[in-house]
Amino acid sequence: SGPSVAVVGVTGAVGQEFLQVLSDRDFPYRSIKMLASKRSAGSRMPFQGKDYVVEELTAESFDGVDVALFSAGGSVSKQFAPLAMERGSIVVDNSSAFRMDESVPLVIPEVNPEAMSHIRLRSGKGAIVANPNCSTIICLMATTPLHRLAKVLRMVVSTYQAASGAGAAAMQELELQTREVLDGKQPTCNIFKQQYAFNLFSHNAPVLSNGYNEEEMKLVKETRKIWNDKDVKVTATCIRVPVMRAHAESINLQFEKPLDEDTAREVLKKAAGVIVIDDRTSNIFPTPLEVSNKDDVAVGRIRQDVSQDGNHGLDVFVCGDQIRKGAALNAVQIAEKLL
Ligand code: 2RA
Repeated sequence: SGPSVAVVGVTGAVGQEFLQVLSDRDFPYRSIKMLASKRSAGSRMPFQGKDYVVEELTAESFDGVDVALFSAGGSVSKQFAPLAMERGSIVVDNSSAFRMDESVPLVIPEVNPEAMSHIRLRSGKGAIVANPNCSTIICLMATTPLHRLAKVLRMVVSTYQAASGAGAAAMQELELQTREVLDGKQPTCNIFKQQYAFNLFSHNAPVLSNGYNEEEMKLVKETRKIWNDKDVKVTATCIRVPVMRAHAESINLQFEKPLDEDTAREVLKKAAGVIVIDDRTSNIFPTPLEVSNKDDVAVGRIRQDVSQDGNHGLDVFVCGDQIRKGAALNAVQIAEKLL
């Protein structure tokens, strides 16, 4: 029978989406544990017609657990993922804690499944598999099919990131501020120090000494690890925009070999987990609302880069649901690879 599953951080936005995705995809678990902080322990958690009680996360929580889906922040992952691994669990970690650890595969199942082919369920030997950052997943779902064909030499990414990436409280604050501004009131700024409604600002992640913020450097470093290409040049600018749960990204690509827009469009139409929305006549292209609560990443604005010669450059525009494919769906698809 199927694996025993534990969901760590089950009361958060991604934790709730783990349950939604497990249910949507009829994941064959034989048992499931709902784990969260002491604060949430004891609360009811209905799932698939059964009433579960949220348990406090402890080291013993992982006894007999085959797959542990983590999304409770980096410090919880750092403390408990190794303990789960010692007990033989396969941890799929949505935090950034282990993404750049040499011994930890960083996996998008449609892109680099081979990176986790050595990991087995119930082998007695636990493991940690890292879920990439949401903006990386969305970017690479759209660009990898093209990279495989013409080899990306350089990628310039501008992201327009949804509130959900900053958590459920940020989504609530965006809604509250929008109402307040429309009512002519002062906006409540608890999560972000500046007004978010009817505004946009540089991503709230800490800014590093090189002037990039952590979100931008995740895109640079995670792309190189996932593509197993330490030479690919990546630069990024990540912006937080007043959108609820789907990221948008404008991506400029420079290829080693020529790649024309029609070939690119056909390749993307066939790519797993990708839909093409690219109607120039009607000016219909991907939008965050169109992809929200859906599995697929949408790609459009596929065009030759006029600043590059000989079809060696393309510009594309991509939208993907940050909580679903950007986090929970990708993690569950990693768990499905273990079945
Ligand atoms: C964000 N990538 O959107 C982060 C969420 N993990 O802020």
